[in-house]
Amino acid sequence: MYIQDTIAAIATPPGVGGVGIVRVSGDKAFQCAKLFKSKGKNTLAPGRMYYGDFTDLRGKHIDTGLFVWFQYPRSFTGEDVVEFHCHGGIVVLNGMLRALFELGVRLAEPGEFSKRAFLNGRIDLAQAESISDLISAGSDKAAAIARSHYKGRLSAIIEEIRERVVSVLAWMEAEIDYPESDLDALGQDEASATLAQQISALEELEGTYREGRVYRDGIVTVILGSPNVGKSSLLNILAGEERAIVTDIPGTTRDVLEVPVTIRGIPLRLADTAGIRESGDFIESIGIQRARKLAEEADLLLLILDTSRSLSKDDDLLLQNVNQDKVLVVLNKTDLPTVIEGEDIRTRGFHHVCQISALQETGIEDLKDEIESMFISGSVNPDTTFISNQRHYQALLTALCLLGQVAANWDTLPLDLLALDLRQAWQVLGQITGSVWSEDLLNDIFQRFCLGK
Ligand SMILES: Nc1nc2c(ncn2[C@@H]2O[C@H](COP(=O)(O)OP(=O)(O)OP(=O)(O)O)[C@@H](O)[C@H]2O)c(=O)[nH]1
Ligand SMILES: [Mg+2]
Repeated sequence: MYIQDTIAAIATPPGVGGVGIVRVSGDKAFQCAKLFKSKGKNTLAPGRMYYGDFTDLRGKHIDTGLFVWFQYPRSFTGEDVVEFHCHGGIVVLNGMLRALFELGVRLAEPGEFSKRAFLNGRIDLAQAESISDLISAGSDKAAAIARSHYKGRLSAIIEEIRERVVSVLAWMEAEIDYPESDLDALGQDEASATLAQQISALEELEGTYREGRVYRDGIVTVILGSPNVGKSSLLNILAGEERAIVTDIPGTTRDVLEVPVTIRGIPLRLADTAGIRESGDFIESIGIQRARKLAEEADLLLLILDTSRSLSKDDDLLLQNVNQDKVLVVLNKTDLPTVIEGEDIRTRGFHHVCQISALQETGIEDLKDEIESMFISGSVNPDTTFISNQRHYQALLTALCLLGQVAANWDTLPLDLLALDLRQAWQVLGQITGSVWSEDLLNDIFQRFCLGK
């Protein structure tokens, strides 16, 4: 176990709540029990909750609540951990923290509990990151991916690939060390086949990233269109409430209005924008600039057209200037006699087109299906292990590139050069699970965690 300072932090969200928890970890944690006076038994056993009073060192009452002690090494961090379950008010919780500081405990850094859990071998790096992902999951699917990583599925796959890479490396090193011996043909074939298998296993994982990222980080979506086509009406339907003002006056929406919604398990950051047109007053034109800028950064554009009237000059300009790959054209107002056909839009090069009436709320399920199909391929096996973390993805790409070079130069380069790339790939993959780590890597990862985790 790493002997370090004893740390404390408020583990519950900032603000008020029924319960607020102060968590302490480190070799002095159990000494902090002196701030607790049980109303029942005086002896404290690990893993049990006790009801009593919390006081500071001088005996000044702070709160009444529950106390629990997790004894080293059977705790989240692998150190002695105690928790004070207080009432969830910031004055009470800060009072508890101050009393702990008087005992020589210091405030934890963000993610420091998880970092200690990693350093003490309680969880690996991918698991630690999955806890953070689970906390911030914006959809059921994102939570399911995080849980599967927490169970160690991704780590198991990566460690298995690393073991196989090592077996190829072992073969190479034997060949390098005993060059005079005849090349073992079977060993060579096996080694090359093993390498190829690892490359395809990594490619399979790499292929899950796009969807994994969609579930984890969501889709930045912008509703775009000329004035009065029904952008705000659609936002309200997808949000399930009247968030945006809808009127028959063109130019009603001027600022950007962002609403988080979940569609088919995918979190969307949905933004309604000012109708784009050439004219318009000063304030409206600022709104239009913002809409254009957002559209550039978005993953998905819902480009709305009013199908009850022919395309205006503004519609035409929009259709010409958007990135077609990320556009879903929504033909709205199908409850009225229509003059634009889906086919007219498809012939202009748009692959994704749907028809709705925001007024009558028809066609909305098709629109949701279309959004899902743009980002998720229907063939995903429910047991697929997804890569959803950019750090893991970068490591995978680097490893794939190195292993690819080894495979491509298998017959031409000297073995000791190939072994170098192989070893590096093995190390890079180890950074995903934390088998290989550096202080910088840990700091980079854990400082993004929330305080108290
Ligand atoms: N008949 C019909 N009217 C609709 C439909 N969708 C929206 N409208 C009407 O069209 C008008 C404009 O709707 P909004 O949702 O405010 O349109 P917008 O694109 O946000 O307009 P701006 O913010 O001004 O750019 C309102 O009077 C809506 O009631 C529809 O499907 N059918
Ligand atoms: Mg609007």
